Amino acid sequence: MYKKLSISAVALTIGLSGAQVALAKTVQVTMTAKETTVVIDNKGTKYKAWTFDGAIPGKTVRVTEGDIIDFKLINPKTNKESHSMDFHAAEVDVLDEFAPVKPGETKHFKFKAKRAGVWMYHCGSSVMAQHIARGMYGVIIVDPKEGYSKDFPKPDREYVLVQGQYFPKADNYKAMLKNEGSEGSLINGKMFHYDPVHDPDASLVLQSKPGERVRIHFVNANINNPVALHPIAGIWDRIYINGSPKNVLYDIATYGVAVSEAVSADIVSPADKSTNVAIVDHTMSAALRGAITVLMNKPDADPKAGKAGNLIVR
Ligand SMILES: [Cu+2]
Repeated sequence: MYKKLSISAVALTIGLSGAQVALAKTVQVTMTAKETTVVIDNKGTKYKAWTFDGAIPGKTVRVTEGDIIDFKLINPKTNKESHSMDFHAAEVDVLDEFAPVKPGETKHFKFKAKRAGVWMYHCGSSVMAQHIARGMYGVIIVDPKEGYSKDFPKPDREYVLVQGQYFPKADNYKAMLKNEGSEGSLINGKMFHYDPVHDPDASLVLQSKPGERVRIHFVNANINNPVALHPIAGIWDRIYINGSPKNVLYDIATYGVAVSEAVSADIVSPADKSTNVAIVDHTMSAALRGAITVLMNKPDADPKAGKAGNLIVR
């Protein structure tokens, strides 16, 4: 009897670890630097942006700890500027992998995602302030190889929110360096992107069902200003600093997010009724000029929103 139990226990252990530990793989990621025109608010204002693949933010890269990212940056010869890629998840050589790529050239490099977490990526070409302010940023998520656990529960929904500063005079990088001329806050590339309360032209919101755990992967892509990340009418159940399961804080009203910092912020709405939460940069100059995002918690929430890779609502 004793022997039989032991064998079962061993089998169970092997089975569990086999299911949870992912095998490392190589992930191909290609991006094209696009100097293009984007829409910067809900009423259709155009902006001469510099982007990865034509959108602000660029696509979300998602890999598992231990994976190799095989990255290619294409800078078409029709562009005027050099561009580059700086993945905060990479430990490489700033003068090699992150070096500027001239128009007409392509840069290829690999790195291993050794540390789990959520990380900003951005163009680092000179003048970096301008390349970031014009929109060359995004998020790379490195999921822990152990997967989810009691201390790092699987969220019911996940969203990516990237905040940036809007400088209408995009050519004036000297003003950017003095933090002058910023006329708004961009959330995923638009002012009041998900806030129909403050902007009648807004049509999108974040959604979940009452009682669900929603994980916001937030990146501060401002060039100068920290962010005071706060859910109005809610409390962050957990904050994972840098998105890492190892760095957890509980029961937080406002979390200060440094420039270039990434954080995963969990919120669990009351299960017994529909509610709305406004996720804001509590810094008023940012909130009231665009950095407000409405999260609606309602029984008929879109079953696809915030699920299966739909992390950026566009
Ligand atoms: Cu650039």
